[in-house]
Amino acid sequence: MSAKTHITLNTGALMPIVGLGTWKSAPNKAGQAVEYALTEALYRHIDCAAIYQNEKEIGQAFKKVFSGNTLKREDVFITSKLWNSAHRKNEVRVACEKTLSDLNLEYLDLYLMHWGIATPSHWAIPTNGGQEAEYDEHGILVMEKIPIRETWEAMEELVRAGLVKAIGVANFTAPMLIDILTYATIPPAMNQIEIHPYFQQTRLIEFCQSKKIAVTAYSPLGSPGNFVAKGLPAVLEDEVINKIAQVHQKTNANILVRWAMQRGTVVIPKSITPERIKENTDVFDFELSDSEMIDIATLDRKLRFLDPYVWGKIPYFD
Ligand code: NDP
Ligand code: 1BO
Repeated sequence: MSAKTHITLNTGALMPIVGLGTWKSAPNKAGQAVEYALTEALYRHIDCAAIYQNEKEIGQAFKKVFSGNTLKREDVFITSKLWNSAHRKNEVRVACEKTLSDLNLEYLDLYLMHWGIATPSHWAIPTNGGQEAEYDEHGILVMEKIPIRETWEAMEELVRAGLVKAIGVANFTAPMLIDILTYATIPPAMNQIEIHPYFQQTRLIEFCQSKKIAVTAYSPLGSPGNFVAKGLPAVLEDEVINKIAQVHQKTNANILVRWAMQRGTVVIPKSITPERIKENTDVFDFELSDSEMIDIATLDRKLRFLDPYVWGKIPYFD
């Protein structure tokens, strides 16, 4: 089998290649999902974020699991993310400490800058189309004038202070990475970006990996619960994926997760459903052939489900 169970970050740390996503996991379900994933489904990697508004509930699950006899804190790789409204130098540590307190943790394995966009402190979450946010007279999301450098340097301080083991970014394009690499004293360990067969980002993955920046594939199942995905082609139901799944006697979701792994990316499918949580890690006992990988490569249709233009009229990726 060519896919590994872990990747090695540029810090030397090992990161489990499959993790559990938690975006849109309702607070009253998120904790149970994480507990189930860690105790029943053998996950050793959980992907969180302050903006998902469920870190307190996930923190209860961590407390329960880590106070038992089976798993210790150091057995699990935990990521969280700095939200756009805490990019100022003096806000970064406060935000990280709040996440640590909510998650009941002493440290994070990885802390990501969620987007390269800074917004006013009072701005809330765009989970339902962005209605809570503030827009200018052109309908564009109101932003703060904070250079990414200021935020990154404050994140580097978190590593020095021992609050986080590694830092990285999410949703960064190649020019943003090229820029950050000119001044970073701690280069990003990770770029977490949208990747699935309908949006493959092959060139960005190649670029990141050439710079020793690992890549995590988010929305690997095509984010079916995301309001933006409604009415668009569903990668989980794709005919080619379906045929390959039948050949291997696996589910379509298994094929999508395995495909991400075989491309050398970390992959973080989200689910709050116990059977699916388990199903999404049933990916270590088969291998996609070269010709199957080529068939999946032809499915790319540049279909992005997460786009700040949709919720903020910001042509971030154009
Ligand atoms: P995914 O592509 O992981 O899809 C999640 C959806 O698929 C949920 O509705 C889930 O339903 C359903 N699902 C899960 N497993 C299966 C299965 N085996 N069969 C059928 N349906 C299934 O979408 P996300 O957008 O949530 O991405 C995954 C994670 O990536 C996020 O949760 C988050 O942690 C991260 N992320 C990061 C972003 C960033 O900006 N850095 C942006 C977007 C995501 P149910 O839960 O009801 O089972
Ligand atoms: C804007 C949504 C972020 C999900 O990670």
